[in-house]
Amino acid sequence: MKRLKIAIQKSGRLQEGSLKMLQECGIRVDNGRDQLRAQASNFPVDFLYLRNSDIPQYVEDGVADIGIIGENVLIEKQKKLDKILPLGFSKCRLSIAVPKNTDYPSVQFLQGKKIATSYPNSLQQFLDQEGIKAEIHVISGSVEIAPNIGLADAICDLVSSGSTLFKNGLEEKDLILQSEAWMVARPNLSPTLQAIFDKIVFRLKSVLAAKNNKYLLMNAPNESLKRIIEVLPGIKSPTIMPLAQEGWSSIHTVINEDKFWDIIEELKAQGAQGMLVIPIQKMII
Ligand code: PRT
Repeated sequence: MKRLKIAIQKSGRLQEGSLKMLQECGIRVDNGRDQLRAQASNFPVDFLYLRNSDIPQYVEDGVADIGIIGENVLIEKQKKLDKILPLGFSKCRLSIAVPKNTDYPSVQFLQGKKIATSYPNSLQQFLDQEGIKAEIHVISGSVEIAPNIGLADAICDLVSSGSTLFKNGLEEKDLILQSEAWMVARPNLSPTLQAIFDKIVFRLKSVLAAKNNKYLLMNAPNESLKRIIEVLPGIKSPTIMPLAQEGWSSIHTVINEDKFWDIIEELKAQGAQGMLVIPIQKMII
């Protein structure tokens, strides 16, 4: 039987999130991380453990059929892959940073300057858009030390918490792009492989929807029901059941993480009581 080959990072920031997400989709990996290849025991999928930076090439060449990679790498490598789904982890941004207290009135500061980066294509594209001519120094690691050793006036690097910049006396100035982990695929999978992939995408969507939503139960006096229903988004409309106590109802619904606190405050103001918020494991829409 044909098996879908999925490339995931061998070790690094993306690996744990990638494996966890696939496990949440019910795909079991029996043998391990220190191998180059492993088989799922309960699903027609083989795992290829590769470097994140190599995954776009392997997927484009058909060595792997699909992959989980950082969007920044996908943009940098400029490969012809289908972007299927953002996965919500390994979030970061590619930014320009300069030594603290540098007089940097605008991006025009970079005109004629030296910039160190591991992302020359993304940086060049940004400079072209801004009409800036600068010298790009490509270095593969520890970009943040470049200004301190006199190698560059600025850097272009990934930032997540900002502590690396802070520790190296640098300040973030311009945002080039934002990134997170993405599921990618090579175009034109065979019908058999596409059918396997469709199942994975369906499961991933259910897992992601569950992460972004919470199940909410509350009690409310019947006279507040109309106003409370107006506040609630829900999948269709909330479930409302009478309580044993006369004049009161129990309301069940699903609310989105992004609007969570605003909605809770509004519901309290409308007379809702005894609210219970429960995580959702999977959400099939
Ligand atoms: O070796 P391989 O090719 O497999 O991996 P990689 O060199 O791409 O390295 P890895 O594992 O470090 O990063 C994998 C992916 O994680 C990146 O391509 C990004 O998509 C994503 N990611 C998310 C990050 C960060 N956050 C991140 N903070 N990648 C790198 N960093 C580095 C950054 O380069 C800088 O040195 O962390 C430092 C900054 O972090 P803060 O928190 O101090 O701001």
